Amino acid sequence: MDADYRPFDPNPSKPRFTPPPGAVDAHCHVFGPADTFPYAPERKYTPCDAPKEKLFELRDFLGLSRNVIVQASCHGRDNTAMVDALQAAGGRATGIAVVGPDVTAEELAALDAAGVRGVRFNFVKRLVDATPRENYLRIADKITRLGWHIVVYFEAPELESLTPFLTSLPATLVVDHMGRPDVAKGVDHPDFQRFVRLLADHDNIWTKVTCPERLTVAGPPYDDVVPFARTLVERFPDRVLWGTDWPHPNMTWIVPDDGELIDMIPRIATTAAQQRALLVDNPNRLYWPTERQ
Ligand code: 0GY
Repeated sequence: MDADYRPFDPNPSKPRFTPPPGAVDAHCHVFGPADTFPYAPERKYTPCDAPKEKLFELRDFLGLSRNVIVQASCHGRDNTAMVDALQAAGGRATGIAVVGPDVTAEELAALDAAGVRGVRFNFVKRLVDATPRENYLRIADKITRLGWHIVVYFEAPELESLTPFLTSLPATLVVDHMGRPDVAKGVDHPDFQRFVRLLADHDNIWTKVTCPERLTVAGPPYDDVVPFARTLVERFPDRVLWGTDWPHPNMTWIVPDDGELIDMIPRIATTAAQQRALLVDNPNRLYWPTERQ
């Protein structure tokens, strides 16, 4: 593991908040273990191993029912660790893959059968080399035929230039981590308001109200992030998802307590109806679409 990054907390606190039955952690990862699933040679960081067994233990400990396992950049386009976790989860996990423009219909069908429901387009420069837009369009064309969606990861300053491209994509989009606002600027800043407008103007765009530990300036209990997440939950109650982001790659100054992240939920989704939409109805509609809601 990179020396300046912190490993995940092996002993999170027991949350006081009880998630409703069927609650989904819609953003988490598995890493390695490296001796079975080596990290990608082109990776920009090396995480600590975070195997599926630990993820499933955490799911149960926190009172969650299901996981959406997102392929992270340190595994490149090799989705085998993520797929292995889906297969071990007995229907309790779905996945988001990273693929290239030459991915075949057979490869996509195999991922679909394993429980993959979308692809991730990562625009964060510290994590990945730039991908030509043309490649993303080719991928989008292939995956929409499967009814998959696209998870997009970018940081707030990129939104203005990315908007024409994002809004041209022919699929449901899910924006990671509220578009990564600079919380020191406050919710009224034009950058965050641009993000709010993007969702207001495009009802195919969803977002994850995740990663207070990455966005905070103040530190736990993340008071400075609450207004951002709460704004989105109140304004777009049917298009928000929540997740832990376990095992929290690339954290340098905070080792998040996952129990504390659960206890943040009632501060950002303040009614039982909002909590049910955020944790149960929305993620199940997107990730387990063939089940009756
Ligand atoms: C996250 C966080 C990060 C990393 C990745 O793909 C990745 O490597 O997503 C990050 O460093 O912001 O979980 O989205």
